[in-house]
Amino acid sequence: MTTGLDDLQNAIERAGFAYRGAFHPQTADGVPPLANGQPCQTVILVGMVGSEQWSSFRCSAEAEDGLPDPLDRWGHRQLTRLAKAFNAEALEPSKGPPWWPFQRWAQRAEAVYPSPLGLLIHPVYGLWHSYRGALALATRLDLAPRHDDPSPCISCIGQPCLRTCPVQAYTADGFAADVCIGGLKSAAGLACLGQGCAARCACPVGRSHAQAPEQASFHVRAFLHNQDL
Ligand code: B12
Ligand code: SF4
Ligand code: SF4
Repeated sequence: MTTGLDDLQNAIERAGFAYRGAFHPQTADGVPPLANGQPCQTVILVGMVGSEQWSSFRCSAEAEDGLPDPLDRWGHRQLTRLAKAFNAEALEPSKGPPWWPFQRWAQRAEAVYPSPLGLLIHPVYGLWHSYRGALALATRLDLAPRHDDPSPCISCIGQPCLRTCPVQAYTADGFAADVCIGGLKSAAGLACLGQGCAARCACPVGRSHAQAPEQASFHVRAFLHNQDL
């Protein structure tokens, strides 16, 4: 029996991830060869969209063990298991530096676009999505043709994402992480710590997929914790 994309998609969902698209890599994509030297023929991205996969993580041993980086460790365990089952290699966004260019790969895999915040925006999920890994395969799977909706940022009136940060961490030069961190450590950042990044929450796209406060707060706190190490 040959493994097809449908089998992989089902297994990805059973593992608690969302299927985030696929592509046939070209040299410019910077996808590494497989460990045995063979070129990678198909890259499958997996991740999270909205709040849909959060409960899979919340029910995991990693979420309860009190050790650092629970989401990364849960993602690593699930991705490694998937890779083994499908004779693929696992590539992870948090392994670096150097980092695998996940945002570049994401744009090759499906219709997502750079937003003014640096995060990629999805026409349906807005800013509420992320990546947990890539599966690199030696086989060339058949992929459906893409039907890309345009970037929502093109028609956005007023760009509220750029006007909402309480400490103006988004500048003409991009995201100033040190300014954000300073804000999160002061009274100005209390709402972000409790309910998620105010700039991200201000985007009108994909509001019905916005993370619940517990998930959004987890990400802001994890970001702050990692910057403090
Ligand atoms: C280093 C890093 C950061 C750094 C610097 C970001 C930067 N200026 O590049 C810091 C620590 C500041 C950061 C912050 C955040 N990050 Co970050 N980060 C990364 C990481 C690990 C590597 C990025 C990189 O350098 N790649 C190497 C280059 C060569 O790859 P590339 O794809 O070609 O490069 C793209 C990025 O550099 C991007 N970019 C440029 N400027 C900015 C600015 C910001 C804020 C971001 C997020 C991206 C970004 O544009 C490039 C072209 O597409 C990626 C994971 C990954 N492996 O890609 C996550 C990643 C980009 N981060 C992500 C997220 C969600 C965040 C946070 C929201 C925190 C969080 N975990 O929730 C915050 C944003 C701050 C906030 N207050 O909300 C997501 C983005 C998902 C999406 N929808 O696009 C990623 C993909 C991780 C993931 N698991 O999904 N991040
Ligand atoms: S608020 Fe507007 S410009 Fe900002 S990310 Fe959302 S759609 Fe794009
Ligand atoms: S988390 Fe809060 S302080 Fe940091 S960039 Fe987002 S809105 Fe600004």
